Amino acid sequence: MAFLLGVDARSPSPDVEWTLSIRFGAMRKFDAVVVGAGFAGLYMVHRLRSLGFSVRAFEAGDDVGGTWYWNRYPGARCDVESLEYSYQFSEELQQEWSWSERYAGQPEILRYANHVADRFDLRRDIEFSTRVVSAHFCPETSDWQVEVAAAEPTNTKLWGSGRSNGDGRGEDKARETVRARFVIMATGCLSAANLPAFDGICDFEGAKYHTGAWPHDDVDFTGLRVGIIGTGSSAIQAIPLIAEQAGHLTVFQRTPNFSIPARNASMDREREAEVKAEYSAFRARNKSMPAGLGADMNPMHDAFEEVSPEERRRRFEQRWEHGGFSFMASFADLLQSQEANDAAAGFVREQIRGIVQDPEVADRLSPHNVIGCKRICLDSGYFETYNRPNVSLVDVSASPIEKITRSGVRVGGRDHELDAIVFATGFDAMTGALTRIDIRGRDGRSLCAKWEEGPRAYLGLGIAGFPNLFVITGPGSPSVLSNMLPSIEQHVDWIADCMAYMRDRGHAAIEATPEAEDEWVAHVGEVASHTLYPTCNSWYLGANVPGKPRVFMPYLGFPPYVEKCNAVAANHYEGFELS
Ligand code: N01
Repeated sequence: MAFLLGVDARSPSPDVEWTLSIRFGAMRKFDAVVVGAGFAGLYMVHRLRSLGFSVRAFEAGDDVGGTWYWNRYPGARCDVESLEYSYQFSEELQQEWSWSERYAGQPEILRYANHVADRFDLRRDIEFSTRVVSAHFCPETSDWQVEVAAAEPTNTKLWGSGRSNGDGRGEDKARETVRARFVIMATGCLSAANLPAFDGICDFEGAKYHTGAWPHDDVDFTGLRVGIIGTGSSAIQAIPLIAEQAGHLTVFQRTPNFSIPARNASMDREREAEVKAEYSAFRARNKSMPAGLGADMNPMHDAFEEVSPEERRRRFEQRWEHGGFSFMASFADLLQSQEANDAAAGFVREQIRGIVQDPEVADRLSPHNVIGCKRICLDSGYFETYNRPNVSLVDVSASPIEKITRSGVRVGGRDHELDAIVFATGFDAMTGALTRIDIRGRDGRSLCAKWEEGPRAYLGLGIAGFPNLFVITGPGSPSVLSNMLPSIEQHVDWIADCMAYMRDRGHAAIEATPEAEDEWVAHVGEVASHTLYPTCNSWYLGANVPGKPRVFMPYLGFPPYVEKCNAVAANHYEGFELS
């Protein structure tokens, strides 16, 4: 094998290489290690390989797909329209792939990820069922030692005796250390499952599921008494389908959520043809939008107060009927003006009252926070589901879940007997997938220690003290408040260009300066402070995980962000130190 001769680390057969390197104790070396084989990892492998870098991706799952590999719960579906939620780096790819629905379901998105992996022959540089455990930077050699371990391929250890940290990645079996000049974290923003430490969770004798680590085999709830904890996007998608199967479904809701009908439908082939006829122009229009999407959603540029009461009403009604995120584009200032926001929120509450027959249930389902400050949900028949006789809603806001018992969930002294519990309790968003790996920078300091008071990163891409480490869609970048696919591609392209620049000029290391990082972190907070986003307990702020520092993590504004990244690169990576 090439690596045993001390030359090129690339090999068409990772399995053989893995076995040999363990057997003979050789340390494999790569230009770059990529952590994760979701959409970010796949494109990163492709770009780096095209540039002639040796690259190896490690993926805990047993196949590609990232978030779409893990989130297989009933109803899992993307809420960005299919024509937008796809790669644009290859004209052939975007022309040949055809989506079947307005919003693609998880199985179809996973098929797409597999298609991309096959089409660009990416699997030969990816090792599956392998989790990165640690990454330590060596200042003497300006490279990283990355420890990887064979991982359970599915969520079998999530509830068992293994590493029950909620990530579903299971127990380690074998370990190996590899070296790489660069480490690129393609770990995703919503991939570290959040499993609250409910008292008695291990005692429950029925089946337990987390939406973010769903089994690969079909789960059959027919006739069962099912409980679901949480009412975020995942639960709102799963509840209508589980209710159709279950004997009885009990929803444990701590905070009601705003949800807009998705109005999903079969793909409009005429529209698809129109888009495909000018795909690059369509992509460019979307990239000019604040969240990098929705140019064709008829976004309004006027402020709420500039519009008559009749017109306000007409817009809300028309967008509610159309479905999707366009509701949030009814006015330019929906997330700046409290008055505009109150009106939109009031309209949605009115719709809930119109759909849900029991006024008391409708009232409990009606959110009173700012609409959009928690991630807005899209649904297919969510509120209607509460009209079913086999669905009940338990409010756990004032009286939290006391414990999970052997046979159900106890709230306010009352036991809800259940055969299965679905934890739709979300993720340790944006930072969890990074801090669950033992990452240590230049002076041996851990990323956990550095981020004790909240994540700090320059452009969400580089971290002071952690040379040659890049994060794709990291905290401080538009990421979750943008269309993820174009944001991923923008980061991957930026990182690949940066590595090529360094190679051309003989640089061994790049590191964000503390000054540039401080300035950027302050800027991210400053931009958010002019909006209504920081007003409620969202995962954007880390507020869903007990003890997590409250810091607004995503950057608001895709176009100015891209402009800034381009300017940094054009100015010889201003704000980074190259050596
Ligand atoms: O997670 P969430 P999610 N006791 O954090 C509740 C993306 N996504 O998986 O609001 C009781 O939104 C918690 O209550 P509260 C999307 O970006 C996209 O649903 O903290 N309840 C909340 O109701 C989304 O925003 C898609 O009071 C507890 C729920 O659990 C993100 O992923 C589909 C609790 C968690 O909701 C996360 O969505 C799905 C406790 N101790 C997801 N702890 C699409 O593209 C937590 N909760 C469509």
